[in-house]
Amino acid sequence: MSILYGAPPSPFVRKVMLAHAFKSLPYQLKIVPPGSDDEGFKAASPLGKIPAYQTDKGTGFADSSVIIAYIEKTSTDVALYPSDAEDYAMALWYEEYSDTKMMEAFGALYFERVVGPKFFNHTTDDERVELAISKLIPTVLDYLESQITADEWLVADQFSSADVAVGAQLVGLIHADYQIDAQKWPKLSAYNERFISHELVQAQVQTELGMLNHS
Ligand SMILES: N[C@@H](CCC(=O)N[C@@H](CS)C(=O)NCC(=O)O)C(=O)O
Repeated sequence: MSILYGAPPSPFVRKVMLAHAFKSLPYQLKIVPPGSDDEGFKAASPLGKIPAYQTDKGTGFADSSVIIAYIEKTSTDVALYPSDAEDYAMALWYEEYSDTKMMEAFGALYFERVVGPKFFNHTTDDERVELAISKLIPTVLDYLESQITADEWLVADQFSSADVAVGAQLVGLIHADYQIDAQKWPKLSAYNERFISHELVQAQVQTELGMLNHS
């Protein structure tokens, strides 16, 4: 069976776990932090970042986008990439936006409120929280609000890797105790509700809450 290395509170690990869940693909989760000395992890992730992956044939590599691209090739029953070229490009773009800009903005709040205090004995920096809430996060929410045109999903109204990536970041807001204001961002707020209430996402959230509460 394939091995996924990482820890679910990481949005990149969450993204990969959700992609497996939506595709109904089994895997073994091996919990490791970034920079772990685990030999299998080090071989798969020379940069020391999570997530990393070892396929059931023994090939090892890292990066959430690479892992999802790999599983898309091995399991085609539930396609996560749109077949149309324009839609495919947009799905890749939203994934890139999620991994960079959303990570920067949401990660700032998530670090200050959750990861820092829980894992690094770090006192919350209120100025950084204020910056995230007043500037970084609204910039992202404004952009996403402007992009949501369909009733359901981000690209061509078909569930795709874009939703997995953007949704994985939105889940982090639950842990960081941040509510999207439905008055300011009505389309995104409805999208968020749609994603979060999916039973597979709920299962992921419960797993993470269990892990965060026992760490
Ligand atoms: N582009 C990578 C980013 C992975 C990443 O930055 N993971 C963080 C944890 S959320 C990490 O391992 N950071 C440790 C480091 O940068 O050394 C992906 O999509 O998997």
